[in-house]
Amino acid sequence: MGLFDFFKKKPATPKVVVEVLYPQTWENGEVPVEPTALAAEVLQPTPGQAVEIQVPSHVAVEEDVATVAETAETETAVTSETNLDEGLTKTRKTWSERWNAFMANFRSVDEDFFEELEETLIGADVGAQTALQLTDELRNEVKLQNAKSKADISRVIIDKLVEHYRSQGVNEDASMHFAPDGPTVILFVGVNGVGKTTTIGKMSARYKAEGKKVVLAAADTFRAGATQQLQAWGGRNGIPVVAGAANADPASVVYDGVKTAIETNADILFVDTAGRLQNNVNLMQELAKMKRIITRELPNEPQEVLLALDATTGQNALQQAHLFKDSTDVTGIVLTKLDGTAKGGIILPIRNELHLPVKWVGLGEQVGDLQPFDADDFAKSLFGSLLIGDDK
Ligand SMILES: Nc1nc2c(ncn2[C@@H]2O[C@H](COP(=O)(O)OP(=O)(O)OP(=O)(O)O)[C@@H](O)[C@H]2O)c(=O)[nH]1
Ligand SMILES: [Mg+2]
Repeated sequence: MGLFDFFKKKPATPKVVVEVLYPQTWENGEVPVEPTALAAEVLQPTPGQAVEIQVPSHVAVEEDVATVAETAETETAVTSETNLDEGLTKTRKTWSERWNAFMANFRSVDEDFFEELEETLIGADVGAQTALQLTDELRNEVKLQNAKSKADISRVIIDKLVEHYRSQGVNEDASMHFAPDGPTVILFVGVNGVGKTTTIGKMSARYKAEGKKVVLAAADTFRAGATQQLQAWGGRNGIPVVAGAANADPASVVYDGVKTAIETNADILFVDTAGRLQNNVNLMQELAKMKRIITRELPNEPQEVLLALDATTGQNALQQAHLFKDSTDVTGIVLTKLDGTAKGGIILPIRNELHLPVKWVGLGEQVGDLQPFDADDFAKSLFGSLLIGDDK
C-alpha cells in the first residue's frame, strides 16, 4: 500500500451511542442492587444523591452507599464519544507547526539538516533513541531516493516515519483477552494520578453496555478517598463495587473481589490498585501478592495487566513503564490524557523501546472518553496531517 492510499480517510463510522443504565438486577436472581429503590431514586439522580448498592454478605464494605457525584447530571446516557482524531488535536497542531518550521528552514541536504531533523523529532517526543535511529536511516534513504526538492524530502521522511512506526507494531497484539469461561480478571497498575480508577470507570461501563456482567474491586486501600472514587463510578454506572475498610490489606479486597466475581457469575472483574505506597519496592511486592491471590483462585487469571501511563508526562511515562515492565507481566498499556497534551508522539517510543502494545487511549474525563487504540488511525491522524500540511 502506497502512502497516498494509506492516508485516504476511511469513511466516517457512525458514533457509538453507549446507553449507561443505572443499577439494575442481574438476570439470574442475584440482586446486587435493590431494584425498587433504584426505580424510584436512581433514574433521576441529582448531584450528591446516595445510591444504595448491596454486595454479597461475605464482602466487607467500607461504606455500602456510593454517592452519585457532582457529575450526575451528565451520566444518564453517554451520547458522544471523543474519537482519536479529536483527542490528538494538540499533538497534531504542535507536530504540524514544528514540521512546517523545519521545512521552511530547508536549504539543502547536509549535516545541519539531519541534526535539525533529529532535534525536531526529539522535540516531538519520539524519544532520543528513536530519533537517532530514524535520522540514521534517513541519511541513506534520502541519498537512495535522490530526493532534492522540498516536497521529495518531506515525502521521504514521512514515509520513513510511517514505515518505522508500522514495522515496530507488527507483532504486537493490541486485542483484549478474555477467559473462555468464568470471570476474566483485568488488573490495573500504574503510579498515582495516571488515570487507573477513571479508566476502570469508563472501561467497565463500556463492557457493561456490551452486555457483560462486570464487578469492580477497590484494592487501593492506601489513599483516602480511593474507594469512594471507584464506588462513585460504580454507582453512576450500576456496577457493584467490592471494597474493604480503610488501610485494609489490598490482597484481601482482591480475594473478596475474585470470590464475588465467581459466585455471581461475573464476566469481568476489574481490580483497581494503589499508585503510591511507601516506596516502589512495596508497590511492586503488593502487586505481586495480588497477582498470586488471583492466580490461586483462578489459575488463568489475570488475563490482562494493564499499565496506565499519563501521556502528559512524556518521557517520564516511558521510565515508569520500564519500572513496571521489569517487575510485573504487563500485557498492555492504557495511554491516558491524550486529549490534554501535545505529547502524543510518546506512542512511538512506547512501541520502539518498550514493545508493549497500547490497547486503549484515554481522551477525556467522561465515561465515553476511552477508545481502543487503532494504530493505523493514529498514523493517519498524525503523519497524515504533515503530508498535506493540514494543521486543523
Ligand atoms: N483529560 C483527561 N483526564 C483524565 C483522563 N484519565 C484520567 N483523567 C483525570 O486524571 C486524574 C487522575 O485520575 P485517577 O483515575 O484518579 O488516577 P489514578 O491512577 O487512579 O490515581 P491514584 O488512585 O492516585 O493512583 C483525574 O482528575 C481524572 O479525571 C483522560 O483520559 N483525560
Ligand atoms: Mg485510583
